[in-house]
Amino acid sequence: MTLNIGIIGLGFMGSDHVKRVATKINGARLAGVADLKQDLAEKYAKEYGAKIYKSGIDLIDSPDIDAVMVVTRPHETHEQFVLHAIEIGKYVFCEKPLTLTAAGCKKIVDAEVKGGKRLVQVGFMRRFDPGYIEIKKAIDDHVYGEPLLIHATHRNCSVDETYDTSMSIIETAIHEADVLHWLLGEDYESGTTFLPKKQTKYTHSKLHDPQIITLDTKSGVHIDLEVFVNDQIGYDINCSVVCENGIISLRSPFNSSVKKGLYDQTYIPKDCTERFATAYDNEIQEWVNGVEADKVTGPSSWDGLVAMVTCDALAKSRDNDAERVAIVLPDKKPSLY
Ligand code: ISE
Repeated sequence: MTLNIGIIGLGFMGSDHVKRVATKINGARLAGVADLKQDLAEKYAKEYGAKIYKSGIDLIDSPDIDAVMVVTRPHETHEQFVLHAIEIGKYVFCEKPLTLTAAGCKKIVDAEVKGGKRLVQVGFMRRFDPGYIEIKKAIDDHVYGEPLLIHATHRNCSVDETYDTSMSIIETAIHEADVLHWLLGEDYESGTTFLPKKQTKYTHSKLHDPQIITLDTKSGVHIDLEVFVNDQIGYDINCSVVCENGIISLRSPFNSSVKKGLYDQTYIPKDCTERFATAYDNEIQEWVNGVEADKVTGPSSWDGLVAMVTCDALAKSRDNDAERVAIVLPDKKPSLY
């Protein structure tokens, strides 16, 4: 069977997924697109022989679309599309953040639980990256003993004027909020966000850059994370898990390096689509396989909620002079997850 996929939102990430679905994913085809920018919809519809839908809701409602991908910006629009897909019982993949508030994520969780079936997968692609998967396996198998500390950096080359201080958490650090929670397999106890006095000259008045985040898990693992989105270098993602008997770290995703002159050089990718290309492919392939099997297993709307509760606490800390803020999840994790 070939799954007919419809994609809503054709910007930076949406267009990357369009190409992926149209050219790389087995068992699926790009059947429909929708975007407020008509020229973008026309471009991709023509290139890949997909149908254009007037609106996201029309695309979701169409009997010609089996499953939907929501990749819209601004992210406020995610919630209505995901809720609509759940309402009519259609599988939906939604890019992160699932919604912009924990309350919005909770609405989605509640709607899914009410329907009694998992229909949502959230775009936390790092869980599909071979490097993170290797680290998770080593932690789960206790190869190096108990994890004690995690040092992480999340750096982007540069961002534009629309990226502001709040986005360092809800757009950027949200990846670590999810992937480190998944790696360690335990909930967070508290978090802090510290805004260092000294900032890069490459930032602008609405963005405090860099920022330093800490997270502590229930068992006491301490995490420090640097978020720096104007590093002027490239898309530089690092993660080291300090365990009792060894330190496990992500390596460059590239298999070779170059020695030239007096330097030993490793390429640094320019952005997330390059750094996590394999992870994105694996994520969408697994989603398509799950939809075909009528059982999706990737990051759930509960994971989207956990990440957003974490982000809300980090934002509160940032706005209150880096005070330590408790990360409190809703009482009971529904059995659906
Ligand atoms: C972007 O939306 C992403 O998801 C990238 O992975 C992240 O590095 C970037 O800061 C975000 O804006």
